[in-house]
Amino acid sequence: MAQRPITTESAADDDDAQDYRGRTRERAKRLDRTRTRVKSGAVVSERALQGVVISPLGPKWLVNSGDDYWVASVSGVVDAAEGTTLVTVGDHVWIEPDAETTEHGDLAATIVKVDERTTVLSRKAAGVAQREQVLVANVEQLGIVMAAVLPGYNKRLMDRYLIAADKGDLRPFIVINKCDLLQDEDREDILDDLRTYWDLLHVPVIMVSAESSEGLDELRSALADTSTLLTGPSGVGKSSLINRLTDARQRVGEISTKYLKGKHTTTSSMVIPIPEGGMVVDSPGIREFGIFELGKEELPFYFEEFAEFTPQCRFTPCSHTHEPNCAVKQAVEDRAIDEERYVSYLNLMHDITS
Ligand SMILES: Nc1nc2c(ncn2[C@@H]2O[C@H](COP(=O)(O)OP(=O)(O)OP(=O)(O)O)[C@@H](O)[C@H]2O)c(=O)[nH]1
Ligand SMILES: [Mg+2]
Ligand SMILES: [Zn+2]
Repeated sequence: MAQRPITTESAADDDDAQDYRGRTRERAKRLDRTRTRVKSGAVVSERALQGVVISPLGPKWLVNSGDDYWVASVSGVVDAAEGTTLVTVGDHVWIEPDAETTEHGDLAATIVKVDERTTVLSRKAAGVAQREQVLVANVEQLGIVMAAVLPGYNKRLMDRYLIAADKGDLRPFIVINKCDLLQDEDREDILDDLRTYWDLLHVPVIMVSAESSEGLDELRSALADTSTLLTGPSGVGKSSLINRLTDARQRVGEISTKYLKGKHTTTSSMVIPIPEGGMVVDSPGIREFGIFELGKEELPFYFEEFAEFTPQCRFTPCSHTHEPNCAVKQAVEDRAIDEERYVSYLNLMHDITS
């Protein structure tokens, strides 16, 4: 056999010239096409277009690039970070156009690269292993939406979201919706109940109603010219609020309903442009939220209001759970620390240590 080095595609293209190495490499390449492989630092071809992942479409993704929407799949080698969610809503990606359109005639492409994420809202993936699930990438703000009543707000979940926002570099704020169902005095009670958040932790609280339009101007200006994920339990009115503030939903909605059966409740996250500039991400309701990679030593630092008391704890470090002469526990008793925040703390500590 002729001695010639087999190093490039030209060798692989030429069947006769293939030796063992060439053949195995070809097989591996074929495998790459059917099984996705993550590889960082791969070179993106000149044909690749830059886009933003708008929403999942079954196993595929809707990607917006310029004025076009592409139905993109992930296969073969993808240049992305390892050990985390491969592609998620909000990701900045590079796509290569496919030769053919989809079965519905939409533009089709393949995702070849996922840019490094600037922010992430992550949670612990379901299952035994400590695995990160990135829910949404690259948004600046996290709007934690709760209902004033029906179903009523959940402070345990709020506190978990605040920690996840902190870890993922998102700026949080709280939205209390359905205020049309409140009497004036209830409103005062809720603000008072949430005092720790807006007064001590400086997390803005916005009281709104998608029904009566109360607070919508304030919410609109909070969302303007930035990117925001609205999250919270099912039925609190995230989609209703977004529908009141945007009108650009149609086109994305039209494409996605072809692939997914339409339902009232939101089944997947979706990036929606705001008419005044910026974008908002609608997301499905979440019941449970486990925080990814939260250690018991770092937990107290996420409860900033504990800090002024911890130096007086008898033990250092103090877990503020069972230790005698714990200044944090004393402060809770003296009502200097919100008791419910302390309950959240115990809850999380239990999750971490059990
Ligand atoms: N009274 C009242 N009802 C509201 C308000 N906002 C939403 N609703 C109702 O609450 C229900 C749930 O609203 P959605 O907007 O679908 O709630 P969601 O948070 O998007 O729920 P998921 O998509 O399941 O996570 C609907 O029946 C809405 O009409 C409000 O401000 N006041
Ligand atoms: Mg919804
Ligand atoms: Zn203590």
